[in-house]
Amino acid sequence: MRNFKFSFAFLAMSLLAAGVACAQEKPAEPKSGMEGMQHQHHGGFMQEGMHHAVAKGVTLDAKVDAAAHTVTLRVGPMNLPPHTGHMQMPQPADQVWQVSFDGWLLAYHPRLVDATGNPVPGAVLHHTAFWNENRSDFLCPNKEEHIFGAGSEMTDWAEVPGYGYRVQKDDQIRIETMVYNPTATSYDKAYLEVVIPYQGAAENTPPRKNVYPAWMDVKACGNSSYDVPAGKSEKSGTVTVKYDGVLLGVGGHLHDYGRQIVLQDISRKETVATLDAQVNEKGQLESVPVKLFVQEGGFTFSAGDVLKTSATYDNPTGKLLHNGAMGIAVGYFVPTDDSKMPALRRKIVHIHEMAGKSHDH
Ligand SMILES: [Cu+2]
Repeated sequence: MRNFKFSFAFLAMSLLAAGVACAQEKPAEPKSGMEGMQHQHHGGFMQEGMHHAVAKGVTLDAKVDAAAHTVTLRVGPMNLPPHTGHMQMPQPADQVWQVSFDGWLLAYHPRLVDATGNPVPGAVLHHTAFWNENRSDFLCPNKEEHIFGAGSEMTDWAEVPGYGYRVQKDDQIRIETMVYNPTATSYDKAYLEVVIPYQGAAENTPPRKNVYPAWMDVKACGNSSYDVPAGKSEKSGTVTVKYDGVLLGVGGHLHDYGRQIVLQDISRKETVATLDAQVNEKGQLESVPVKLFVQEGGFTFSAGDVLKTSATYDNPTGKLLHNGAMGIAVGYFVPTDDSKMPALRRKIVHIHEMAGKSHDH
């Protein structure tokens, strides 16, 4: 299956900077019991619930640069032989970043590099997804909070001034990574690197307003993948917002042959955004635009509003593409009353350590 493309970016802003020392965290341990075993990727929400061999020796390294206010996460090394699909490629086991500070994550800057730091093309990243295991998603509490995702286009999630994603010390951020190599070049010891600017809670800077990533999926709160028939098709699903608040902006996530994402608040009978995808001459996805409401103070949602997400595809291959589609509107939600949100904290469910088992939380 083709890689999917995230297209989600907010206002571009320069990173925080200043100069002093550099602290290093110890690398996180990979989850036990996973290495060398066939297993099913966690949850299957993003990973189509398929079996993959596990790549050996992949670890997570987390470096905090307190002076620059950045965390740099590195997942690797990964050896990527040429012309290898994601089903054939041994995949990294999930890695867990244990957050070492209280504060806000402000942006996500992903890239791929080799052992010496030279760039590796994003084409070898099928996708990565970050999940906060300590929190439930505010729209779909059956899922962990999905805080970041990227595909081969390596789209940046830029900072939204004044806002951030609140983390607590010892939060466990689970990092799913799936790689492949559609190119003719072999890449040895490749690393996924994600630079995350942050603001410490104890710093003498104005506190950020908390954002909650909102994934409004045509599959509602189930597995995001679905079959796309030949020709034109449309799929839609609904989710109910349980909190008053505003959406700061919305982007979209589609796969190849995706054409449009529409997000509606059907309780208010309003269209939140219509996002027309850019596709190439073969109908393959190039990008999905982002609509921002930050200037207007956000698009208002009320508790109980039903949100409908619709995705249209035009599949020219003449055949049904099994699990070939996703349709997700992705945005940042800011609740009116943030004091309701700590209720979404939860005990970590370690079901995903049970290798070989399929599950939804
Ligand atoms: Cu996808």
